[in-house]
Amino acid sequence: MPKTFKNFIAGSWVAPSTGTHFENRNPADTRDLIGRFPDSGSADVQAAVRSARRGFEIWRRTPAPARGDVLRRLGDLLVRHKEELADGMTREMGKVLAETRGDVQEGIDTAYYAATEGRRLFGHTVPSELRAKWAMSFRRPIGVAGLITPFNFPLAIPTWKMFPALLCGNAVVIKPSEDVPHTTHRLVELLLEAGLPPEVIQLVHGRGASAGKSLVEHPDVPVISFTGSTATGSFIGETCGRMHKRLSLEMGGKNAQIVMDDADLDLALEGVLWGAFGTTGQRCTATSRLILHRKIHDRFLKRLVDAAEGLRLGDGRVDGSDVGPLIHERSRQKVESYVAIGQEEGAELVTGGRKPGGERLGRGFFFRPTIFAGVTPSMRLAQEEIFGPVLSVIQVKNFDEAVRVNNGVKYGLSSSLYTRDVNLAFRAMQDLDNGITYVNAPTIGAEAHLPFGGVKQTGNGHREGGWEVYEFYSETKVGYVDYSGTLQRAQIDNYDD
Ligand code: UN1
Repeated sequence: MPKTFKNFIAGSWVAPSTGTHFENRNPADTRDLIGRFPDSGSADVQAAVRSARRGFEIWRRTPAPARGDVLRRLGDLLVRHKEELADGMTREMGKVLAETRGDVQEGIDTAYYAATEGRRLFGHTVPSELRAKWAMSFRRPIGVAGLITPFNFPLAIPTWKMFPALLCGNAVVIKPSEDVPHTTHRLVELLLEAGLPPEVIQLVHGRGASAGKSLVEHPDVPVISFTGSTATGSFIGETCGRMHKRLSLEMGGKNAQIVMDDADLDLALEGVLWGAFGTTGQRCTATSRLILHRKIHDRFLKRLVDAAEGLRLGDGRVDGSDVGPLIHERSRQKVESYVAIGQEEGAELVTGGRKPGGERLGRGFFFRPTIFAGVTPSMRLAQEEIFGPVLSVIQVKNFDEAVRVNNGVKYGLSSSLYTRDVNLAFRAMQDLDNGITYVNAPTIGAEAHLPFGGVKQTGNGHREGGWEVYEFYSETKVGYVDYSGTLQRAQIDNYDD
């Protein structure tokens, strides 16, 4: 009998009000059933929010350094459970163990960063324009934060949202992706073990169109943070706009790696393989366009194709696998549809473009690393997010054209430039329209203590990670204290009088 998991609401593990569940299976071998998880409905979300409001009343009064202590203990627990969490994560979402270990490490880094932020959470004290008066700003928690997370970083992305939200004194209702419910289940268990008061955290499993939608529309949830597709983000944005909610969106990407003719080509080759095919291309930061200077185009492409063909597909929990499966059959069909679109548009399929044969790989949603050459910037292949192991190669004649191609898409998450020319490196950081630019490193690899996010349709101006995220999860309040004993009127009575 597979295990049936529950929601965590009002301090207990409870079955969903709907009485229905969905299955969570291993994408590398669909015979492997991890468990059945609640397919929750609106009543579950209502109960979770009611409880979170009670939790908020306790938590907002807990001193921030004490809130930080809970997150420090949680960081210690993540260190202790790193291997188990990584293994469970690979089992439910497919990326190779080295990557899921990195995913846990990102959660650990986020926990320790948040723990110390409890002793900062700075406001400002500034001089008043009037005598005998203090003027200062400080941070207050907001209320119940509704967090909706994707499948590709099953641990790290929930921690990016949860830990700063909690540290700032908010209560949390989280609805993880239905593709990776088990990792968040474990994270909530560990949060409770670390000493988080139960009603401060609520876990509601379910689908975006039901549980997710109820959370976004709930009037007592003033803060929403979502990572996922741009289409869903627009929908959430409309609701939050209408209801005047604070909203952070992290959405699509169409990230490019540019390789100039003076670049270290060995390094650029390693970079693009990792950027394009790591996590089977299922990162918002994945490299999906490769912009090659025409002088190195042919020889670089040849080496790239050879190297991509050498990548070993396989179960991420088996030694020697380089690339795991896609998350589910629908994703694989989407990737296949783009292979067809690319061919119709006249791009040249130089490798991959199909699922692998054989019994072992036939049990999962594998797809061969795929490269298209002769791609022009306006093709759909070069414009739309595919979220799979598909790389489009575009040839350019100089740096300025590379910048134009990089910027000529609706997304703006990350970009990368390989060059030995320091002037070009700095021009790239200035001119590439992205939230993150890497020089001589691939488009992936954000660190937890720096702000993460993109421009244009990748986001809505907020950042996760770093210090900026603490602005998002707290309200800035200003306090003025006048100890002059007289009525002093700002902008009317001033020290010149
Ligand atoms: C994402 O793909 O949604 O920089 C996040 C990176 C990771 C985070 C990616 N640290 O690729």
